[in-house]
Amino acid sequence: MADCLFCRLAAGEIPATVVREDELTVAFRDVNPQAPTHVLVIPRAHHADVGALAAADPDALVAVHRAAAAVATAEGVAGTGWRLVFNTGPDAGQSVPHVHGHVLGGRQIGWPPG
Ligand code: DGP
Repeated sequence: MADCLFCRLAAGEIPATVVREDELTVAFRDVNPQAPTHVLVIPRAHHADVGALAAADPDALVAVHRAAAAVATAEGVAGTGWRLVFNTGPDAGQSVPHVHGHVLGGRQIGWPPG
């Protein structure tokens, strides 16, 4: 989608610190990190949220999860622990309507969320 921030980022039109790419996904550092490791994983194709992605393209949903695990390993947090978060809709604070998984690690990630 031409006016979607993360579509444009995936296309290389907006700069980002990309840490991993494959055919279906792009992973890049969050501009406002909430943990020592804070990487966003997105499908290249536009889907508004994780539910829409699951319904439309299960292979891409799996690819996003595989990419998240690979990022966690590359970032050195696979052994210490990490969290994958898909904020979905206004009550969860989703601010970019292109599905993105937050890979968070490198510190204790609290539960329950505030
Ligand atoms: P969410 O609240 O779940 O929709 O998270 C959106 C995240 O996207 C937020 O943590 C900040 C990040 N973000 C927004 N704009 C940009 C950008 O232009 N570049 C990068 N790297 N991250 C962005």
